[in-house]
Amino acid sequence: LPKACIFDLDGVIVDTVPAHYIAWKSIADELNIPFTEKDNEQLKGVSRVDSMKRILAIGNLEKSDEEIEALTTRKNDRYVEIISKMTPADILPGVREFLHVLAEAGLKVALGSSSKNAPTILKAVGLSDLFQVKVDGNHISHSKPHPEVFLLGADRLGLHPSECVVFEDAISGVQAAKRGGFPCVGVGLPELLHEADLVVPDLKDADLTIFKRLPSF
Ligand code: B16
Ligand code: MG
Repeated sequence: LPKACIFDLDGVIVDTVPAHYIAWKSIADELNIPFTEKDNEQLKGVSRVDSMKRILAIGNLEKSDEEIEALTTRKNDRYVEIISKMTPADILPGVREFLHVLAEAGLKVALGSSSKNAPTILKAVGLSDLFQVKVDGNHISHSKPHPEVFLLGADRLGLHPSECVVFEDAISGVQAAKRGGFPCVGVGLPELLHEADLVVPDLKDADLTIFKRLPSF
């Protein structure tokens, strides 16, 4: 067994992907930039400012740092409005049960999210206490696919990356895990997450047997 698991938040623990999409879409519409759910897929795991820059690039638009700041603030206000209504019912299927299975087996559990809203979300859904280590967008300077968020997590756990399994739904997140030397379980579509060591559709019914399907355990 691994010694710890590091979980991404958006798309693994809670389904905030549609909320991010709605908020970004409203900003893109104002700028007359065509922005699809497929484009949104590429923004998963990417920081707020980098996401804004990628959307501007789709529309071939250039904006000053001040304008980018104002746009991302507006996006976040809309996003926060949506997530402020979150409750424990928004936890993705099987996640709470899996976290308890891990704790009972003596594995440590950490958060590795790009989101600066992670503390608010974890509190809203009542999962804050289940994570021994929490690393989020407020603690890092390089967004996924840079491995910083997971490396900092392993460091705070006092473990080597090879001892921690990362759970990720984003292409950028799987790349971050692999670049950092972590075994990685992709949560979602195998055609998108083929760089992961194993891909599962969701964490419904997930238990300790999942680790047997990883080459390193
Ligand atoms: P915020 P994760 C990521 O969270 C999201 O996938 C990504 O869409 C978002 O832009 C990023 O957090 C920053 O979020 O604007 O709340 O700081 O998947 O790494 O948990
Ligand atoms: Mg994610």
